[in-house]
Amino acid sequence: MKKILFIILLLILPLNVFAADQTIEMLNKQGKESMVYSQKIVRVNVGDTVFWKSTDKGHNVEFIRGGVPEGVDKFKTKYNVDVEYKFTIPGVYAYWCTPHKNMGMIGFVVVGDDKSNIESIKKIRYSSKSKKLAPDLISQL
Ligand SMILES: [Cu+2]
Repeated sequence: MKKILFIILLLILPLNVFAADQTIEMLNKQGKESMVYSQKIVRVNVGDTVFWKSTDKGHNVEFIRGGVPEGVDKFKTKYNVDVEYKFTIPGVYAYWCTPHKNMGMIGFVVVGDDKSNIESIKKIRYSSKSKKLAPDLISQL
C-alpha cells in the first residue's frame, strides 16, 4: 500500500512542483518605458496558464499571425479586461497589444521549452519601435 501511494505521489508531484502560471501586467509605464508588458518573455510548461492583468487601461493581447505554433487558434482580447490563456500546444508565441504594436508593446511566451517555430517568429514584420526591440528579444528566447 505504501509503495502504491509513493508511486502515485511521484506521478503527481512533478506536475505541481513545476506548474508555473505567470502573471503579466499591461502597463502605460514601467521605468523609462511606456506602453509595455511587465514581462516581455515568459516561459511556461505545457498546460500552464498566463494571466494578463489590465493594470492600466487601453491594452489588450493579440497573437500575431504566423507568430504562434501550428494549430493555435486566433486569440485577440478586448481592451481594459484581465485575460488568461492556457497554453496546451508547445512552441513560441509572439503577441502584441493591438493599439500599441508599433510602440514596442510586444511579448513572447515560450511553452514547453520548444523553439521549433523560431524561424517563423523571425519573419514577423514588426514596425517602428517594435522593430528595434524584437531582434534582441527573439535572440533571448
Ligand atoms: Cu497597449
